[in-house]
Amino acid sequence: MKASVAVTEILEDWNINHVYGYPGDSVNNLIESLRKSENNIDFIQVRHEEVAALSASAEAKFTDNVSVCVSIGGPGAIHLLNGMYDAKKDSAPMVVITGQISHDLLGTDNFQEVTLERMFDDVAILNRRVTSGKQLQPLLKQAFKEAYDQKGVAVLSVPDDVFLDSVNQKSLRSTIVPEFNIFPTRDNMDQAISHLEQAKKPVILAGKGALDAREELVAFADKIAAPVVVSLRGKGVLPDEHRLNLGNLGQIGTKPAYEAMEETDLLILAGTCFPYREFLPDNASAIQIDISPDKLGKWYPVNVGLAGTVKEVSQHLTEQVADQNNRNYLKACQENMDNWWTHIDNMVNAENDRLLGAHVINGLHDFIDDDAILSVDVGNVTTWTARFLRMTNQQFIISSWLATMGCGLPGAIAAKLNAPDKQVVAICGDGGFSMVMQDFMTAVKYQLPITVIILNNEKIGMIKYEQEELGNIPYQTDLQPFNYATFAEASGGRGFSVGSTDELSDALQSAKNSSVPIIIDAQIEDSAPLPGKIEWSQAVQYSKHLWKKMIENEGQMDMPPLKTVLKRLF
Ligand SMILES: Cc1ncc(C[n+]2csc(CCOP(=O)(O)OP(=O)(O)O)c2C)c(N)n1
Ligand SMILES: [Mg+2]
Repeated sequence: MKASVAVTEILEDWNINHVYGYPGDSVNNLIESLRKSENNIDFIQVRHEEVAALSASAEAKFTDNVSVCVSIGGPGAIHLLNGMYDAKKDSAPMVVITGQISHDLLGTDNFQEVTLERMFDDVAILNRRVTSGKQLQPLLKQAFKEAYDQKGVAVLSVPDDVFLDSVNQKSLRSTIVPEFNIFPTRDNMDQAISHLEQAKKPVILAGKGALDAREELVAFADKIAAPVVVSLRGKGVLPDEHRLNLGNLGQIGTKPAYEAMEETDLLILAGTCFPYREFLPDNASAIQIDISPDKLGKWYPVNVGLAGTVKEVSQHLTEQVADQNNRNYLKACQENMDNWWTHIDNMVNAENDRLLGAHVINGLHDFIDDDAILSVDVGNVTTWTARFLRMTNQQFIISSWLATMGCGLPGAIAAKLNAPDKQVVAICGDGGFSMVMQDFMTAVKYQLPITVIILNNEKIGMIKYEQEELGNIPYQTDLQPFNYATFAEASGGRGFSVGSTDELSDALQSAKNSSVPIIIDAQIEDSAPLPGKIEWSQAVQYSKHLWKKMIENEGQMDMPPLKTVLKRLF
């Protein structure tokens, strides 16, 4: 059998149902074998290889299964890089197969020759050039294994002629991925319990690693009387309006989450590597739970590191820790959160001549199914979504550590391919969407009825505010007007331009049972991504100082600070 046929068989062995990619010279022989196996493996032909890699990355994040993308060497491989880094940064298992020029010409600086092993060196956990058909099966198996085991990107670059080599044996085709338990030692658990029992104001910060542990986390938080703050990838771990949830932390977050962190005496990091150190407490003890021991203490100095899943470790802690009788800190945080929701209601109900980002996100509540999948882009749009979207049981996909613009649409494509029966909504900025908009045609081509909401402020808004905050005059942050609704229609989908909440709800109504992809181009007023009624000119810095200033300066927000609530309860 040809080596290219062995490749498709190995993909089938690993239950790969589709491959994202783009054909071209150095993978023509592989593409021919994929054509012949199309009953088992769908080839998703994107319009730009970056979208192939971003979709594959989103698929891996959302399914926890390894995903695959294919491109030619040279320019195609270069286009893949952004999505490969997204997978690396968010620990998503991915296998990439790129072509390469013929093996006997390698090193001669030939047409389209790029030294792929050098280029992929930083992004890949396994990075090999395959020089003979004999190597292909063992190396591809190894690529799958390492992508799974190390939760990263494994890449093989294969000279096109190698795909034609004959391979006889089914060598090293095992698909075994061992499952094993990691659990903290008795000593570590005892230390953690002692910290938990001494704490008066514990706070849990829950991330991606807690997403499968809602029940256990609720029981744990309730037992130790700790409110839960979430990281961006942790959004959805508890429903946003759950009594224990204080919402997101950081620039995108809520005031109660910020204040709970300022006051806490024990921080419990549960399945998160929250990167913004300035939003974490300076003088609190800390416990961290993570399945990867190398993450323990990596971003924040912790007193106890518990290696294990949030699900199991929190369950055991709940069983062993004494009841926390003093629930005043939790009560104060909950009261603070009630005030926050009133403040958010006031914001979305306030009269405004023009549509705002907050209105659009609030308008989605009546539209989004309880089990919908939301793929969110990077920019102010992330802040509007994190802050104003009250999630119940939906799933949330984003580029969290690379934070690349343009992740929204590819994530939605991958989500709909993998969960055709679920509602899939992409929420994008006009900047982010227009980086990958050609691939709206991919959604049309494969009949993926996704809904793309574009928060169109005709700006790369987040950067405009960053420039202003630096004291600079915004430069090159305007985007010229563009009619995305017309673009949707021209691509074979449906498009709606909306400029008011009424128009938005009509468009959402039409989107509800659409059989084609939809774009809702929401023309919003550009406004600062700030909580509360602060004027931008009052802000000193975009992140922590800004929060501090707002919170210390009572009266700028229509809610009292946590300190005032605490004084009453303690
Ligand atoms: C690929 C990439 N380029 C640049 C950036 C830096 N960046 C972060 S947010 C942003 C603006 C996003 O604009 P838009 O998508 O219109 O969203 P808005 O902020 O206006 O809501 C930019 C340029 C990035 N994160 N990714
Ligand atoms: Mg914008």
